[in-house]
Amino acid sequence: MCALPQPLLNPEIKYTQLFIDNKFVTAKDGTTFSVVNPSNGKELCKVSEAKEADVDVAVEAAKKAFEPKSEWRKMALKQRAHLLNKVADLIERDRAYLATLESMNNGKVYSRVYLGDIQMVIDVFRYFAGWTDKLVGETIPVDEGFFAYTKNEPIGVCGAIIPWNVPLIMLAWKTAPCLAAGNTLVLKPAELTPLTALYIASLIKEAGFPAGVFNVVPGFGNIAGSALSHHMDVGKISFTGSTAVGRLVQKAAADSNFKKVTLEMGGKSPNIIFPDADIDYAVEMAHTAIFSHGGQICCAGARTFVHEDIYDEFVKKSIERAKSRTIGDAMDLKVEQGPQISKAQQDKILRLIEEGTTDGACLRCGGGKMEELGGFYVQPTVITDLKDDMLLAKEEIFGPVQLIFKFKAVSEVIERANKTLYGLAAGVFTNDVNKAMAIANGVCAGTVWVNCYFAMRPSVPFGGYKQSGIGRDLGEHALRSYTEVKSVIMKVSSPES
Ligand code: TXE
Repeated sequence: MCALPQPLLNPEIKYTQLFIDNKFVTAKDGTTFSVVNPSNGKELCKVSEAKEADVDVAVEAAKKAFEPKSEWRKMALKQRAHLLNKVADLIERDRAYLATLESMNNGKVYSRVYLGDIQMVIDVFRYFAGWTDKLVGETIPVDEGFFAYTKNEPIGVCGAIIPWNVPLIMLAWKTAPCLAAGNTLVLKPAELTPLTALYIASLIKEAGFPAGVFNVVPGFGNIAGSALSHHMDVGKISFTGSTAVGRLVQKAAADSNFKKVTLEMGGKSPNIIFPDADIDYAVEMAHTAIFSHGGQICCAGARTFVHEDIYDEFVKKSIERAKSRTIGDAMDLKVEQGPQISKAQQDKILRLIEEGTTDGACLRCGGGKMEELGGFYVQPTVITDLKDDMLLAKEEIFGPVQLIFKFKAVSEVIERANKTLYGLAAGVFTNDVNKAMAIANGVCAGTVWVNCYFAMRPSVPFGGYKQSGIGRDLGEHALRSYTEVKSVIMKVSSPES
């Protein structure tokens, strides 16, 4: 693991405009919106707000960059790989600055961003750089006299709409495969967290990408996001965010040009603890699975299922651990958890805790805000005595709230784990390989972690079953989703002589 430098003090925010055709430009109507530091609730800066007309200009630039004889279309594959690797190099060079900016804008603790998120971003750019000349097609056996093969071609102009919880990681997951496959991209960051996407735009330009290949349109979902997902010249849209908005994105695709859609949405992931697991390790991992980044992770271990034999001890230790969790300004190196992203999210979490504990569930610790800290903080909260059909057990809370359920049998816990509209991830802690396999096979989830949680690699696909998503980010699956498959069938006649 690399050393951790101090975050930058008062870093300059260099880029606050739209990034179109390799230039930073103001929005056509000059509108701006405020960007806030959730650790203290204070404004960081104002950023230009893209509206429909600006999205049109960005898509036009991306379309031009994709014309058949453009520099980007003619570029050698090894050069495309070189540019993606160069972006990774530049992110590495500016790692402390980027980690500071991300932490200041979204409240994830600086040390985790620096050591975890940015490493993932670098690895993702390098992984997809390696793919530019490896996306092979097939030759397919057909009848005598014919020859058939497939090739993967880039789709053209793609759109990405990303959320605020891990902005840099989301940018990398969408941008790297999209560009590696030879497309051009218009990316809309979340209105709460546009700053690191704009800085990455400057690095993409510095790396040497031709104008129009990568564009950023900061703005609001119902305006810029909607314009992008309805756009007739966008051939694919990749979205991460709430299930409600994912539904709108898919409708927009159907209402416009049937653009291809990848959706990664909410979750209510089960994390199942058997009595043969190392209990202290399991307590710590279950704690990490839900409290990391204040619970604002789509695949967080939102429902902890604990076997009845260890339930009381597990609950006691989990409460002690939650009470010892250190909360504060995301830039403070001693802190484990920063604020929630916004007052709206803080209110939503507190409302769910309040409504959820009026119907019999037991609030064991936390449950309130931390006014003395200034920003949008929520105390680490543990709730027990839950039933599967309670509001808390069904709704995505997206906050630092550990829900602990009791179970008896393997088949029972599988059925209960699957009693959700979601299917993003699951965890299981056991030293019995048969139990681990039963859970891995039985749970409807895009990722199952055994004796670990949040383990991710750029090569391993990530996405959801059921209403957690369509398609996959990461790995070859993601790369192929940014391509069209072309089948070529040739009639071949034997030469006379
Ligand atoms: O998400 P939105 P919000 C969940 C989590 C959270 C809830 C609400 O439960 O509490 O969603 O968060 C853009 N057309 N997740 O409201 O609105 C928006 O601008 C096109 C889980 O902030 O879905 C942003 O860029 N785009 C999640 C992106 O969608 C639209 C991460 C996500 O914002 C749009 C975030 C529209 N009509 C929240 N409306 C995860 N899966 O990781 C909004 N957007």
